[in-house]
Amino acid sequence: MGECGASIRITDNLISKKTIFCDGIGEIKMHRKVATFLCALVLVVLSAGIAFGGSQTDPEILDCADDIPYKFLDIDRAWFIEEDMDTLTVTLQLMDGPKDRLDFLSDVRSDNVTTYDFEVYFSFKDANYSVAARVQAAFHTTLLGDVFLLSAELREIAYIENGSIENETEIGSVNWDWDSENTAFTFTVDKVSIGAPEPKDVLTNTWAAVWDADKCPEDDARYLECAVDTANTYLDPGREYEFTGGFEYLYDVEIYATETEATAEPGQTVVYNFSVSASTTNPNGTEIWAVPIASINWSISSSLTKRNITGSANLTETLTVQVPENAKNGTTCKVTLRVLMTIPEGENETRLSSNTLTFSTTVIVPPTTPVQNKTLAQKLIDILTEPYILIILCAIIVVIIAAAVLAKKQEKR
Ligand SMILES: [Ca+2]
Ligand SMILES: [Ca+2]
Repeated sequence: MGECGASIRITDNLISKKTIFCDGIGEIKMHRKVATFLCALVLVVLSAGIAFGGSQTDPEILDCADDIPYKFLDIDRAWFIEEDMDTLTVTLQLMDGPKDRLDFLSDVRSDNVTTYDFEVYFSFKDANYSVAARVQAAFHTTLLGDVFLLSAELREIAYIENGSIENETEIGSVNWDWDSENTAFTFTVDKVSIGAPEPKDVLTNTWAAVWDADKCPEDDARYLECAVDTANTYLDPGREYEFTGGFEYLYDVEIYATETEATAEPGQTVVYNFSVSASTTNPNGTEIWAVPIASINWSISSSLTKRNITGSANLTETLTVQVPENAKNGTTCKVTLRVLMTIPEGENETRLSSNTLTFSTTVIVPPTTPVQNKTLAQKLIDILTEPYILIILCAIIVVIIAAAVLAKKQEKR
């Protein structure tokens, strides 16, 4: 294993059977042509220093020049970056290398079948992976010269206790490229194939190695001492990588509520409180707003209408549920609530959704006292037996009697 500052050990016999320069015309089989790397590189450079992930100048895995005669087998550094929501780009930079693929392959030339694996390792959610570029000098013919095969694989890794590898199993292919300017392999991994990491999820146990796969085939135990070069190890890993979703700044929004269930009578209004924790590192801030959706056609609303936040914000907001007058006993209205946040980056507007809360409101119609059907006479008696009515009636009768008595006296005169 090459180590910075260590003496030459394995590297001598590793290289001794190789010649460096190709005298024949090679044939290359590759997964895809050189395409987007320069573009990717520009993105890497532009985002250096502001991205949360690694970069060429701030890599997760940093090695140095080891005592390896051939610099194309000597790892310099490796880093992780996302250019979009769906893929992860892994870059493995070597101390030096040829300027194009054909030259690269001529360096690996051999009379015998010889295979090198250039590999970056990482773990996510209890699963261990690697991306591996396999460079294979398949055979030599006088007519064609050396025939080389290049491929790249996504592998699942089983480790043994001391951090060496029990075996590596191919679980898929990855897009890859050779960046001659930076003498680096780039791998583009579909996130779904490594457990679909979301923003804020973390890749751990990052390290890299170059293997002579003839001596240490990937389907057998690979002891670290057998590696041509290593940069960090499983047990002494490089920095972790936190996913950002491919955005320049960090965005986060979560909602909480302590009371999410209530009962109410027809016509009543229920007001729920919920808390919003929202943050962004975008200096221009971002917009958030609540999106409540009712399971049945009731009137609902939230106090959290569209507003701008910068930095971190902790808000207490309300969700209002209006129970209809004609709501039936036992009816339950469920309101699912989430808060959306815009991600003001890129050409298309992207929205980040918070977690979802569900608020349940159940109708309880109170028992009513039976209404008696009184007759008109009974109602009249009820009215007439009211105390103040009786007093008035008595007063009227007194007045009438007095008037009658007075009238009688006048008649006698
Ligand atoms: Ca190195
Ligand atoms: Ca090393």
